[in-house]
Amino acid sequence: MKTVYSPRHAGHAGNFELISGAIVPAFEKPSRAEIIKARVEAVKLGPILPPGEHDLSHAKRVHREDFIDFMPTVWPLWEASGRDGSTIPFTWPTRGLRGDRRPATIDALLGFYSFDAGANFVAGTWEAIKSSYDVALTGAKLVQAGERAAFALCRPPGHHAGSAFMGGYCYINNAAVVAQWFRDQGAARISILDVDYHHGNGTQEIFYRRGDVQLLNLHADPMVEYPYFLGHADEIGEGAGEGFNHNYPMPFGTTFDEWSASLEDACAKLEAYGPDVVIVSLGVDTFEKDPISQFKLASADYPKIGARIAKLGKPTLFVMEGGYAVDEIGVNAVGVLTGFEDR
Ligand code: Q9C
Ligand code: ZN
Repeated sequence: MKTVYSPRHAGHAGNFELISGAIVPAFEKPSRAEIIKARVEAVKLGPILPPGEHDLSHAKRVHREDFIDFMPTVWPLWEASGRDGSTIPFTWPTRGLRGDRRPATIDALLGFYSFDAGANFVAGTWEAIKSSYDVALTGAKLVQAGERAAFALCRPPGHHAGSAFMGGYCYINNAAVVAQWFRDQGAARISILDVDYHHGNGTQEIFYRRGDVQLLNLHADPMVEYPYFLGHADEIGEGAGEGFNHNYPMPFGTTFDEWSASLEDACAKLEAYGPDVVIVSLGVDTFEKDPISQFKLASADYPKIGARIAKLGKPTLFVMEGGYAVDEIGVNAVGVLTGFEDR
């Protein structure tokens, strides 16, 4: 399997996040991608290719144009306002406030285009976001050209980013971008299988009213886990999208036995839908030692996930999402891919 990777992710570094009442270094850090890349090399998964350059038109197929145009301006606006370090929003247009009026100052704009304080910018963040987008699209082109599967080693991740909001370490929704890209290339139906520990709220928001992109989302119960305000089982899609969104919320402590029962059900729904392409939002924060998560999957379970996905028999693009147990992230993420390859 070919991997697409860019060193330009590394500019997104040294930022902080709010968690459990403290401001701490962000768990989503550059070593994640480096350790995954090292594991790809160690197991000789296949060649590692640099991404091609893509303009932002593909992002604007799933994100609002003003949101995409805002992102490259964030750091220049932040610097122009006399600040350094890292951006962080602190006011959001929640219920009772106006979310339809684009404000005119950087602090307000950060809140306007975010749903939490978890997607911050440092000087190199835009370049990293753009490289992650290019990595995803280059991976999609490999699959479109006939590869059975490809691995887009995206960083930063994307599945929490919606049509006009960032959050949860996510800026551009890479999986959504490539799903739309495959549609624009002529694919009739796409399935996105999101195995990240957290609900892919952004992907769900983007496709909720569409029947041409099926979503299967396995995650921790939003009653008790981030992103809290989406991801329940009764969210089945709306309008033309009704019946094409499937959520599998699971309790803290979920083991592979329990988790794989949800995967089995999701795969049955995927097979019934019959997509042309499968996109896997590949998070490995389901791991038992993940520092911010509460599932109990073991390293030996990840190849089994890959093997089950391979059994679907569809052209498959793996898009990297979360996973914060950095020491084991390479073994776990690449374990899915070697499992897919049956070795
Ligand atoms: N106690 C991804 O995995 N912080 N994003 C949650 C939970 C945000 C995760 C705090 C986690 C975002 C792509
Ligand atoms: Zn996650």
